Amino acid sequence: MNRIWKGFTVVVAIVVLGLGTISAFSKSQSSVTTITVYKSPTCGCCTKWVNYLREQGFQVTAHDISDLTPIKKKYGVPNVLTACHTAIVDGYVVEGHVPADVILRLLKERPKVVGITVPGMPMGSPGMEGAYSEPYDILTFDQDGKTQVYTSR
Ligand SMILES: [Cu+2]
Repeated sequence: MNRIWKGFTVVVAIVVLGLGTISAFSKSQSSVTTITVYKSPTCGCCTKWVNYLREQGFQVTAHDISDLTPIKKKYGVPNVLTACHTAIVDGYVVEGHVPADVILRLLKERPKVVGITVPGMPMGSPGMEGAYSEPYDILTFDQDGKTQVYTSR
């Protein structure tokens, strides 16, 4: 009897460990964020942003396009909110040098917006590191081009 119980306990332990490993594995698989970036082939700060995202664990597919205007039009980025590169992540548009943690927050909260943007190219934003840093806003924008400050840095 005692031996049977011991055997049973070992089997249960193995099953529990196995399930734990499987769930941990599937969790780590699904937590990889894939993002598609459209940028001009000569844009240095765009490449820096792509590399930054990769360092942050994002799986980045980068497309070099000489004219980004049709992309920004297609995805509904208002002219005044544009920056150097346009990215698509899980149905959202990410325009410009948006920090990785803000992208993850967007995907977690899933607000009813078209996307987020850091208009222009503020110094000190990811990929725009330099001699100085300036404060900047990360804005959400909707279909009508209405913006809201999502967070500031
Ligand atoms: Cu840039």
